[in-house]
Amino acid sequence: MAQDGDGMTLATARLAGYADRTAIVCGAGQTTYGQLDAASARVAAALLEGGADLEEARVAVLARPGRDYVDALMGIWRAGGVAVPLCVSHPRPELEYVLNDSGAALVLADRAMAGPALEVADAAGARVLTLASALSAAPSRDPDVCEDRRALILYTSGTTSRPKGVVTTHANIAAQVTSLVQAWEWTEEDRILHVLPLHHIHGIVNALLCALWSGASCDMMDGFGAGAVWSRILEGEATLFMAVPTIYTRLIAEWERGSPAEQDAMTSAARGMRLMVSGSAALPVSTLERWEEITGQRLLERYGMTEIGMGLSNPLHGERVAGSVGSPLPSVQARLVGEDGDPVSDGAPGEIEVAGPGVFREYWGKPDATEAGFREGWFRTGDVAILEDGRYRILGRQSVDIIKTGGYKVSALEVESALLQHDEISECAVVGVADEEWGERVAAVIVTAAEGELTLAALREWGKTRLAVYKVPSLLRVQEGLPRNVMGKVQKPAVRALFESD
Ligand code: MCA
Ligand code: AMP
Repeated sequence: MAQDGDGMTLATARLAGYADRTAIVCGAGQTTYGQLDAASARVAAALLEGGADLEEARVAVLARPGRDYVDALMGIWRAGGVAVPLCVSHPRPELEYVLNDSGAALVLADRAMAGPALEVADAAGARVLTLASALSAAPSRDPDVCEDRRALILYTSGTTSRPKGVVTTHANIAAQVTSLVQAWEWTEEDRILHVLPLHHIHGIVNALLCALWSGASCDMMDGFGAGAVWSRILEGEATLFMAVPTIYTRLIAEWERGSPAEQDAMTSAARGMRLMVSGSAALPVSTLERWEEITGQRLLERYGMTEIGMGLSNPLHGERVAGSVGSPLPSVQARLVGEDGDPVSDGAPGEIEVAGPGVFREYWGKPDATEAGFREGWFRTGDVAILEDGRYRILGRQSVDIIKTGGYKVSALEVESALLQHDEISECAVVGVADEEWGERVAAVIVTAAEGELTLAALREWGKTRLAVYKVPSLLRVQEGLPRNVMGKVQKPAVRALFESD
């Protein structure tokens, strides 16, 4: 089998090797690795249109979880393109931004998303190719795609207003995947229950690509529903589950609604699984403990970031310490530094910096941001942690303008600039407010321009047409002015305090 560093990519090197094994389970349908290999060859041929190599042309993917999505991703990689996965639930302005910023001239869409794809492609001057049509192409010769070519662009929010495209190469992805496959001991016998969105690393790399790399099966559900997930766990075939803390909170609530007999059945099915992982946001100790009580599973918490893949993890074997994200994963180097960039002394808090083959290549089209993201070859995460007995504990983020809600990263600045486009809003400040269910909620204080009464419901309805639903404030205060210091600068801690005192 191909290993990291042998110059082959996931799509070309591995799919063929597992031939008759089941790769994707989706609803009642199953797809073998051989079928995936054959289908992605057709998609690649359709994309190449007789040419030799896409040469890193960006191709967007708008497809619901399932086989079409995987055919599209593998087909793009085989043809030498760069995949740009889009979120199926985003409103048009978000999708248009990604198409325009990435310069994707083509959107590969499944049947369900063909309509929205046409609308957004039209506005962004791109074309749409449906998977059904791509799959009817006769296979042609794949180009040789060396591993240091660009493979993927994922959009993530940061300290700038609009999201940036994080570019990873085939080698970066192979390193991210092999690190997890080794640490969490993935094998062909694994079957992951996949409930995560497919436009972020957690769902793409940790769940889908680790499964495909290992010859395991990936059972793809069309979005998360607590009842549906428990039903699948009860079927007893899944060995692995990965989710954000909000999902575990929802699963606990669903378990608690069950009758004693139903609870027993859920408990014993979950107990039989090999591994359950939590990440993308801090796992509350109360959630870890309650989940362990009801399932016997001690969640493995790990820490990652779109720019680095997964960096730190509690151990598969050995003690998983509550409130800790463990130690560096294979091939990852991590250190804590002070504001001057020097490593901090033992036990002192510092910013996590990460280096290694999984670290991304660049922000798409933003050389200055890429340069600013690194210090002497180390990527600056902006997360602050301390090291205790060789394990990292995350203390928070350097920027108050980054919010994590339901596992999604949101830029307060992006939400503020969207809100200022509302006719009735003259000033606003957006913060993250701690919340049991979502980790943090997006909260806005606004100053209205006119007499009008802007309600939360009206603001949300307006916001959802412009922003991803998780970016739209779910807490609102209307005030006559914002808390500012003597220099006139908005005081975000004071804004947050307004909600905390509510
Ligand atoms: C949705 N709603 C929210 C939020 N999201 N309200 C407050 N805060 C939010 N964040 C509201 C909607 O507006 C709607 O209400 C209702 O909740 C249901 O919306 P829906 O979209 O159906 O939400 P859901 O399906 O219940 O979503 C919850 C979820 C989802 C399953 C937890 O947020 C999710 O899949 N999160 C995972 C994100 C993820 O994969 N992150 C990884 C990023 P109404 O109708 O009243 O408006 S990668 C990363 O972080 C790094 C690399 C790492 O370490 O992994
Ligand atoms: P993203 O930009 O969506 O990739 O989100 C990455 C960010 O999620 C990190 O910079 C952290 O702030 C946060 N994160 C990921 N995993 C954890 C974790 N286990 N505990 C706390 N924060 C986390």
